[in-house]
Amino acid sequence: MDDVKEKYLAQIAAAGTESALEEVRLAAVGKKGEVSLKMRELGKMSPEERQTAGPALNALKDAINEALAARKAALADAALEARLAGEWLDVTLPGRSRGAALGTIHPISQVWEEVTAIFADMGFTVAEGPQIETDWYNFDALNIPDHHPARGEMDTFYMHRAEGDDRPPHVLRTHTSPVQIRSMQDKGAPIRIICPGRVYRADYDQTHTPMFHQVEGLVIDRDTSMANLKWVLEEFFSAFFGRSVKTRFRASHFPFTEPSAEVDIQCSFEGGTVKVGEGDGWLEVLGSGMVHPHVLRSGGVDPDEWQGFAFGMGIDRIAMLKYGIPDLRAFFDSDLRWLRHYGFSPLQVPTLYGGV
Ligand code: 2U9
Repeated sequence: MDDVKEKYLAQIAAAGTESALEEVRLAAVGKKGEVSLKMRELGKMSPEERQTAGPALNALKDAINEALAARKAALADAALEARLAGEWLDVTLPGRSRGAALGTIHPISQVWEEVTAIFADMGFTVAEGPQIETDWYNFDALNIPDHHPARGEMDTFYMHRAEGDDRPPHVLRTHTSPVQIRSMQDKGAPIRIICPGRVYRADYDQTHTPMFHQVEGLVIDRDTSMANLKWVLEEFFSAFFGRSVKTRFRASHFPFTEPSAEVDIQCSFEGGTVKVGEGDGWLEVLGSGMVHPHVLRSGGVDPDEWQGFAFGMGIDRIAMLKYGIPDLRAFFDSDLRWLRHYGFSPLQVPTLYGGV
């Protein structure tokens, strides 16, 4: 028995892997292992023989099992040591540069976020709505009469119904104003929202694209006035252009506001470039006015109790002004060189504290 013990302890010590160790285990104490077979022979022995052979065999089995467990633990420790030595990571290495593989934020997206950040800071929330509208939301609700030129096939994209379907056609919204009507219907007064979004007009030349971007604003309360409008706009333009910007209000006419005003911002035109917030020139950038009572009523708001102002401007146009982009149509060409030149870092989200 001592020989058997020596033999297996030597094999256990020599086993270099878990599978080699398992083979030794099976040969010694597995179901058909040498020690197990010997234990089965106990039954054939006389009681005297059994009395000495039994404890001796049990002791042999225990010694082998103990050696197996110790070797197994030692092998596991060695394997862990090897992994730790092989799989190390230098967390102090500088990050890998993505270089040109990183895309850029389109100037329109950037300006959209800038405008939103500025108005959000003044307590406005953002409202959005469908780009395909009924002609009621796009025209009637806004006090735009049937005969108005904006309704003509020349300006508006109509989505004609099937032959025999007499319901009025849908339109691609020509302004974001339907969103304000829907917001008034949903939330009522008081309200303070901006509506940035895509709008569509059948127009294409150097200064017009058939799809462009607008941001409109609406404030309704019990005694909101044109004075509040002027402050909000001057505050907005100064934050947007990063310097104090004077505004000039000129009387105008829109069906949805009364009175109405077109708003110019102060600028200089020297050396063929436009600079906002200096000089004694003026540039028209915005339309505005006090919301027409008919329009309030379309939104379910009682004009005897509530009043307010609205305004609208082109995002594409103010983006061109701020970032010196000369050609409107380049916005939609998807030219990679242009996008890399005029685009913004995706890691620099516009914030007021960072300075838009
Ligand atoms: C509601 C009531 C009133 C929004 C307004 C304008 C004047 C305006 C143009 C500016 C440049 C469109 O992008 S542009 O071509 N917009 O002149 N927009 S007042 O008035 C509203 C809107 C919604 C319920």
